[in-house]
Amino acid sequence: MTKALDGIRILDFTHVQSGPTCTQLLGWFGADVIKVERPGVGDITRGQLMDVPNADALYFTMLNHNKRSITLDTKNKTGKDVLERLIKNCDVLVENFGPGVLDRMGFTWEKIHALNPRMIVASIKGFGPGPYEDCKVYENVAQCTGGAASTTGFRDGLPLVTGAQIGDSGTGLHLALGIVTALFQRTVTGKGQKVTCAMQDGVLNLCRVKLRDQQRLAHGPLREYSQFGDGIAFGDAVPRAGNDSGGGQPGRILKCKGWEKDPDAYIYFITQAPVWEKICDVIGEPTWKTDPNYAKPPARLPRLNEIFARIEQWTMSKTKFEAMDILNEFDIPCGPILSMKELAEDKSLRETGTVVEVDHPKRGKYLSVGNPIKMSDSPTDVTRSPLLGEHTDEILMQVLGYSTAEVATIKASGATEAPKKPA
Ligand code: CAO
Repeated sequence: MTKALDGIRILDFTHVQSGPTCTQLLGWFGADVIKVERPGVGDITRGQLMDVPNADALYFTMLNHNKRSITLDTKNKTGKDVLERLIKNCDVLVENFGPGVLDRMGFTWEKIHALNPRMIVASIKGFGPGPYEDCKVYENVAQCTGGAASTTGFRDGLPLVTGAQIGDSGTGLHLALGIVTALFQRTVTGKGQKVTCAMQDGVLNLCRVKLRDQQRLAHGPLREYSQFGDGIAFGDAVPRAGNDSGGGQPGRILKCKGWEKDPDAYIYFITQAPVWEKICDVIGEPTWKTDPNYAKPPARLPRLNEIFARIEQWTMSKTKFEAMDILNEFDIPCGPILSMKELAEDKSLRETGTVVEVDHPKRGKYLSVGNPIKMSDSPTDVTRSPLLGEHTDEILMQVLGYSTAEVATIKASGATEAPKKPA
């Protein structure tokens, strides 16, 4: 079966997490992703958080499936010639270098556009134009500067970063959408364009509901926040809201049977208005269906602490999975807190390819997250990440058309291999 991006070739200059997640997605959709790595070094994540000696770290393998690797020193004269040929033969260049790196390499947008007017140049940076545009940025910096940290955690605690990599993988996703959109526009204009995505902007986009609340605050307290029920005044900025739901249907994390020993024995419970009467029946409070203090959502808002405490008495009498089964029967929205162990062992996630087992020549079998986006006419086969420079010869000859003799000359120039250390 063909893939959605068959025939699209990506020049992948990405490293660490944000850029690689983007190009991995494009690879899953069928693009030919050529990862350019520094000879002898490669993407820094190959050696970060290593768990198996002499094998690429999971940090690298889990972000670089479905790619080929070429080693190329782009500061070497011959290396630059090869890069020019790559630019002429690819559709998209994706990079997440620090600010100014590509220009310092000698590959400005103007130069790339002159070499290949159809090329799309897609970049991730920490910040967009403004006071911080020259700053290097990692995940948690983006979470802190994009509004996630100030709105995550408990009111009386520190700002918190989340385990979801919304700065890196989130921005990678945004960029991937920008790239396929630019590819679509190119079918009409015939021209490439620059696509940029700043991690701060990506995080803020994902924190959109908090900017909503910031503006609502000017018109009174945020009545769905537990802070309102606690009788604590709001300041002039959106506070951290613990596990309160971010929408109009109040929700909380509640203890389930076994919570004393199991740190994940909890369920998220949403008191969705249309199923309020069913909730009352399930928890054994049928009079709340008609009692004016509880019957309608506005009446419940100042009483959410009491209401959730009563619901928790019920959830504590069930395991999180028992509670999930019962509540789903009544169409009450809820979700058990699943540990990474539970997710790794989940049968249905394996069956859909959301969790996949991949075999690697140096580390053996490992688990990864497969493509979360399922397409009926473009299925995803997850193939292992490349070894450093594994496809250098193949790319030089098959993609760029160099002869065996030319490849030997390129290699002799030191463009594809790290200088040998003196014995
Ligand atoms: N051949 C020769 N040199 C190469 C090369 C190659 N194939 N690939 C990279 N390099 C060089 C670059 O030319 C650059 O050198 P100069 O600084 O001399 O110009 C250097 O390697 C890479 O610089 P960098 O700034 O990208 O890397 P860093 O490790 O210092 O910083 C990071 C990493 C992530 C902080 C920075 O790249 C960044 O801010 N990126 C943008 C935001 C981003 O994506 N952050 C998320 C990362 S995941 O948490």
